[in-house]
Amino acid sequence: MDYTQLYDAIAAAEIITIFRHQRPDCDALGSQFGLKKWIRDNFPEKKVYALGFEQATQGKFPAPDWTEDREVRDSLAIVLDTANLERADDQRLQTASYMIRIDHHPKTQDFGDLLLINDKAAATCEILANFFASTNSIVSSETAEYLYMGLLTDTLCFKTSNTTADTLKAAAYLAGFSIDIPVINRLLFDHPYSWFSFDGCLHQIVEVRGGKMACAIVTDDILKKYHLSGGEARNHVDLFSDVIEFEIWAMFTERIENGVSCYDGSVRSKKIVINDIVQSYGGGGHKNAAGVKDLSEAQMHELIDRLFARIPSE
Ligand SMILES: [Mn+2]
Repeated sequence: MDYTQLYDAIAAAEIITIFRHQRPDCDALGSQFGLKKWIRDNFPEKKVYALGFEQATQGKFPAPDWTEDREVRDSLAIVLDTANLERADDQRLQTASYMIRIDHHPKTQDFGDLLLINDKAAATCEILANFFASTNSIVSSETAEYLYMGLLTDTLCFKTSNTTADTLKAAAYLAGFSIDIPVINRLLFDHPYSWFSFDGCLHQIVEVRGGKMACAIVTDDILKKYHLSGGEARNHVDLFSDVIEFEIWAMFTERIENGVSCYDGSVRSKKIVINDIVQSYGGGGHKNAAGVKDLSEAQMHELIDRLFARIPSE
């Protein structure tokens, strides 16, 4: 599909429903609310709904809309940033009369009637920015802000390998709509004092092996002291990510069930493949980022030893 086809499909629809994936990140939400605002600004007579149930974990986004099944069935559905149909955060997507899919993930599953997929794009928001730029339309600063948030987070502030000249051009285009760049940065990446304070604790308890691997084991006592769930604590794993010497870093959090300790872990690496090792303990993930649950203390220590053994010695 080209941009003209996309524009014509939107222009022809009376009801438009916009979907995104579960556990929505800022690219999913930014593209969803950016597209909704753009449709509102340019086609005020249309009904447009941003659908989904789950909350954002980063940034600030409006609450999702709601509409009846009948309207979803009669609508043009646009699904954003979602590579698998079953991951859509409202399965009524499948009932819509027509489905457009806009995404930057590699196409592994076949669904949708019209597809705009560019796996070279750093974010779905980059694709939408290019689409808006190709039209002669109103782009509000609110729309531009939403899209900029998706670009910034999917590239971790333009630091990841998916950041291209096109990404930066899209960012420059969006920055042209008088968005407040430092405010958006702070909104997305600043942390409360409690975050800073727990980081201080991690600096105390981290164990560094051979100078190349960092591992923090957070006990139930520490979690209680900082009022954190295991998942919240493990969100800090990237505290160790920007140390030159560290090739692998990991964090484990203790859970006590019926008096017995078990551990959940998050493992990260710069280049060394770690997910195969984590998988052999029932975990999963990507080459350089994986997670595992329900390890005994002995299994956790064995996993740590195996991860460390993977680091080449000079
Ligand atoms: Mn994305």
